[in-house]
Formats: sequence, C-alpha cells, structure tokens
Amino acid sequence: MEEDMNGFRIVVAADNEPNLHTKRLCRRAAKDATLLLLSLPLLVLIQSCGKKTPTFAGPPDTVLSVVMKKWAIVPDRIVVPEGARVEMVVSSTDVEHGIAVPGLGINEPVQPSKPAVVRFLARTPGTYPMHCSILCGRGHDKMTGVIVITPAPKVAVPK
Ligand SMILES: [Cu+2]
Repeated sequence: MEEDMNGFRIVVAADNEPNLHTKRLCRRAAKDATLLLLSLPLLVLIQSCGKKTPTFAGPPDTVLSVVMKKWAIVPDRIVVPEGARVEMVVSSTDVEHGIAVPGLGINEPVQPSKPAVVRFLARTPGTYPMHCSILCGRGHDKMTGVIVITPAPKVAVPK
C-alpha cells in the first residue's frame, strides 16, 4: 500500500494505476493544507493590525470634545499625560467623517447626528497621528492632527 506525502492512502486500481478519484482527493488535500499554511501568517498580521485600543473600566479622568468638519479636526493637537484614562466625544458639524488614530487602534465613524465616544488608556508616551478615515470631499486629506502622550514625571524616592 502506498501513501502520498500527506499520509493519504493511494488506492491502486486493477490496472496498477492509482484511482483517479483518490488522486484528485490527494491533490485537493495538499492544496488545502498549503492554503492553510500560507494563510496563517496573514491571519496573525490581520489580528495585529486590528489590535484593540487599550481601554479601561470605570469613569475617565480626562474628557475631551473633538469636532470634525470640512476640512479640519478641532483641536488638531491633543496632549494627555501617560496613564490618563481618556474619553473623546467626537462630533461632526456637517457630513459623515471618521476618527482614526492607527497607533492607538482607534477607527470610528462619526455621523453628524451621532457623536462617537472613543476611550483609550494613554499607555505609551509618543506622538500618534490622527486623520479622517471616511472620504468626505476634496479637503479630506487636510483633516489630520496628533495625539501626544507625554511621559509621566519620575517620582523621586526619598533615601
Ligand atoms: Cu474625510
């Protein structure tokens, strides 16, 4: 009895040729296994791209109001300290926009009649670009800004 590289039994017909149906099944199984192996790194990549925003339970300690409008995000620079529990209430004064901060895993649509409430824990100091994520017109590309997370002051330990 023969087996192929995937351990599938090859049935040999009376004329000593492997059964055609079995050959097809083996080829298909090999293709499926190859696809699975090739798709695993892609799944890992997709999972890491769509990482969840680090969030928190309970009330925020910083609440910010952000307005999106043709063609600006106001304010376009938001500064919060490391460790802050931030809630941003994002509204639109005209058409549908989207608030995206890829570095913090944020991407939410903002309807004119329905503000988006976005929460994040300011975990890692740095500058995180933000932009409009829904094509809203000719000035869409100008709708940018940054969220800056400043490092927490070091606490001196008394001797
Ligand atoms: Cu836009």
